[in-house]
Amino acid sequence: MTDKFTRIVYNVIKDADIIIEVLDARNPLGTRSNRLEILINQYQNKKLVLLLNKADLIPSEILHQWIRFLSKEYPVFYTSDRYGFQNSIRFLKKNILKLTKKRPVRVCLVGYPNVGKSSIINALRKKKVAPTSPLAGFTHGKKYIKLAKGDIFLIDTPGVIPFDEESEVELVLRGAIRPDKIYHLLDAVDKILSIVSKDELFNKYGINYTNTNEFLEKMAYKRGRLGAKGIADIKSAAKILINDFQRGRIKYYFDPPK
Ligand SMILES: Nc1nc2c(ncn2[C@@H]2O[C@H](COP(=O)(O)OP(=O)(O)OP(=O)(O)O)[C@@H](O)[C@H]2O)c(=O)[nH]1
Ligand SMILES: [Mg+2]
Repeated sequence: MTDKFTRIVYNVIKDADIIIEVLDARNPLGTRSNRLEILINQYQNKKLVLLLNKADLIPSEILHQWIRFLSKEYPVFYTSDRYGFQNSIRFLKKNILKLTKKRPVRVCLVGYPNVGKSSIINALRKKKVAPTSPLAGFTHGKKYIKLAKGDIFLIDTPGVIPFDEESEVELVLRGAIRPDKIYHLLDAVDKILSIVSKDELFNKYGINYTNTNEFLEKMAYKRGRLGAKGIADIKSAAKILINDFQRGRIKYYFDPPK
């Protein structure tokens, strides 16, 4: 079995004792990988941990509801590169050491594109105890970053879970397609408008609306995206919204299931 998932993800997790699945705190279930979790559960000696990143983008009571909900299945931690990153990183390291007695414990990060894996690895690397270097005794020429005085070895390349068989709209939501490459722009806008509250859109753009077309027309006029004869350029307006959404400029989040 050498599909994309197996090649990329399995290669990273096979040497790890603890796998950190990085999730977007705004949409934890949408960024969870069932396939990854099934794979890890096949190994008795590998443990999965969930890490809600971008915690700054959701209200803290929602964050804590998600933690409570997800903790029923796996240990859950959170991070944010916007505030107190080093504190949450320290907390994470301390708790990783509590999950197993094995020393050094080998840890890797896995997640969908754009959830913040590289940011987390960079934050960990800043406080590195030893420079990144290949360690003798481990196969595959992987590089490890030594943490917690050498008690933790972090595999320095994250496993990027490839998207497969997903609709374009899903990919847009996850920031995996740039606005210029989107074919079904209006479907993407419909979806975004169904996720983001009207209050948020009013605060951000000063626009009230009852349907997608009205929203886009108002956006086009406000931003001067007008075509021939002053007709609203709906597509151009759609790209503004999608771009802002993908860059985290529009607040949205999913509530945990009751
Ligand atoms: N607001 C906020 N943005 C974050 C946070 N962490 C990462 N980001 C942003 O999210 C984007 C993606 O971060 P990366 O670290 O590149 O994500 P990645 O998972 O390595 O992405 P790939 O390499 O594409 O798989 C960047 O623009 C980061 O600045 C966070 O905690 N809060
Ligand atoms: Mg990355």
